[in-house]
Amino acid sequence: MANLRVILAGLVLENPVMLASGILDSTPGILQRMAETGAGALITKSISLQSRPGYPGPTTVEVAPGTWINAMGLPNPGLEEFLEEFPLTELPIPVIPNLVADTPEEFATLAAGVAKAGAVLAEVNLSCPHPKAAYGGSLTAQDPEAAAAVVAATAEHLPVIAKLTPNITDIGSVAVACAQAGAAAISAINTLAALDVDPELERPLLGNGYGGLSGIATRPIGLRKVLETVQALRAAGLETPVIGMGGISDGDDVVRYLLCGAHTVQVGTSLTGNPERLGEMVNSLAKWMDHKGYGTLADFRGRIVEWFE
Ligand code: RRO
Repeated sequence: MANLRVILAGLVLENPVMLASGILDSTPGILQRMAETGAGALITKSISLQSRPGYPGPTTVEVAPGTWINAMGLPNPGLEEFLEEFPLTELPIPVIPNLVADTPEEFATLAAGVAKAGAVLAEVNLSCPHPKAAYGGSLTAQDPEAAAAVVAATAEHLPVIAKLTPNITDIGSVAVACAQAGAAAISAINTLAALDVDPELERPLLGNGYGGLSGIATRPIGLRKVLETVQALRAAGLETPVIGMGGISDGDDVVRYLLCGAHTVQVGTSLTGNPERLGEMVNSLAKWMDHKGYGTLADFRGRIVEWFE
């Protein structure tokens, strides 16, 4: 029987399939339920210092089968209430808070807060594709120096995963800058900057206007960006693990990302209305490994990276 265990930034995960931030994690109860699906770890919705109400609806629209645009607008109760309400240390699998802020100093305050509450790893969201001016205005992960500054400031408090954007030509340069600044892992990709329009109403589909594209159609883009990230880190002599995501909807998709060099994956959009799909992906990965005769994830990780060498 295949061994799916993987070590990520010092954390032992029983399998590499993690719940992505922003899906089925908006209340403590839902997060608790997701811990029972067979996930290796859970990432929380993005947490900011102050509460944020989110954008006006519609906040999510399916634009093609299994492919969505969203502009949630970072709705969350703020750090203090989050720490009171959400189980960070009580669940049987690791819970990794996702942090979002406008400056490295604010990110550091968040990191200190969750570390004090028992978190042993956090993900810093450098890549929400539709920030309003009042919410920071630009994409930190489009600027290697800005991204590295956030990583350096937060990594003083606990190990951090830097979540990168696909909305950039050279994702590798940002990954390398974050890794050199002390990131324990890199996650990619956040959603693609997007817009869709209602011809009858003559207005954007989303309440916010702009949004981020996720789901099935984004998988080939995610795979390419993850491959480029892994290649850039290797070329720089860095062994920082990469967490792949974008359009994963079944066990084969998990395999695809691992073959591109990812240590683990995150799954989001395809779980909407189907939380049990996560466990099915884990089982399917194990079956695929048995069928191929692979005992551990390391036996096939990065095969596609080697294919391009
Ligand atoms: O809350 C959102 O609108 C949102 C976030 Br923080 C993000 O990182 N990515 C995304 O597609 N939506």
